[in-house]
Amino acid sequence: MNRRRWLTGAIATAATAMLAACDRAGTSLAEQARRMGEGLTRRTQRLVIPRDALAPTYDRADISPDFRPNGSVDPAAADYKALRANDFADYRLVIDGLVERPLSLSLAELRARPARTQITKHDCVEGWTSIAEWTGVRLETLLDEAGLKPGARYIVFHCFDALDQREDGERYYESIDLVDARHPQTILAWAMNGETLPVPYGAPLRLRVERQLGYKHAKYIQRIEAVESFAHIGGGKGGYWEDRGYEWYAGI
Ligand SMILES: Nc1nc2c(c(=O)[nH]1)N[C@H]1C(S)=C(S)[C@@H](COP(=O)(O)O)O[C@H]1N2
Ligand SMILES: [Mo]
Repeated sequence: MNRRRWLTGAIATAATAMLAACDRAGTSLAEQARRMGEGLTRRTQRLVIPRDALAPTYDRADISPDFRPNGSVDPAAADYKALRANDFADYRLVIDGLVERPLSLSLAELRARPARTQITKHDCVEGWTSIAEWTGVRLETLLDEAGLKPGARYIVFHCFDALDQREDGERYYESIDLVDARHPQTILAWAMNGETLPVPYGAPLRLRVERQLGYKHAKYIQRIEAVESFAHIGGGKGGYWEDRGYEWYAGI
């Protein structure tokens, strides 16, 4: 069968299945259409673009002079403020969960590891984009140091910030699978445009996962956990916004 006819068939089958599923759940027509669009985007993307393909990169001249900060821009949590007051000298990135050797790394230790620099476009689900240069350590480097146990399937990022700025508020979190975790462009960035990562953009450490939308790029990372499933974390959908209806796989 030629590829195009096969794809068309696959899309029609997926659409029918999703409409039937939505029908059973008794959701509105608009909601059905939205879910169908998201589902199709993800499915067709997985069929046609290899997951390990690189995201486009840009030149210094393309860097946005006014990169937009979004979501949390100044976390109010007491533990975060204490670390920030001391320029994050006492910050430790914890990597634990399903790993052989849990890690606790200072910023100096993170900066001492091989760094990767990339100029990429950030795509927010709200419809805006900005370009910046990011420098950091590849997530894969740290996962290999910690040694993933065989059961590990997802990497979860626990963040310092609660969007409602309450001390007991639900803190931001995100998760990705091992394909994205090991992708060469997936880095924990400690610098932006050649300078120490500023607070509005996620200081001291933020994720760049360039094949996915903005909300997957966890800022203010406190802890990284390897898990077999994220069903027991937060609302169980794999991320702060996923728990509120966004897609878990937000490919662009
Ligand atoms: N910890 C945390 N990470 C976050 C967010 C947030 O509110 N808190 N917002 C997300 C969203 S929706 C986007 S678009 C990007 C914004 O990154 P920027 O502030 O560097 O533009 O961060 C993502 N990561
Ligand atoms: Mo976003």
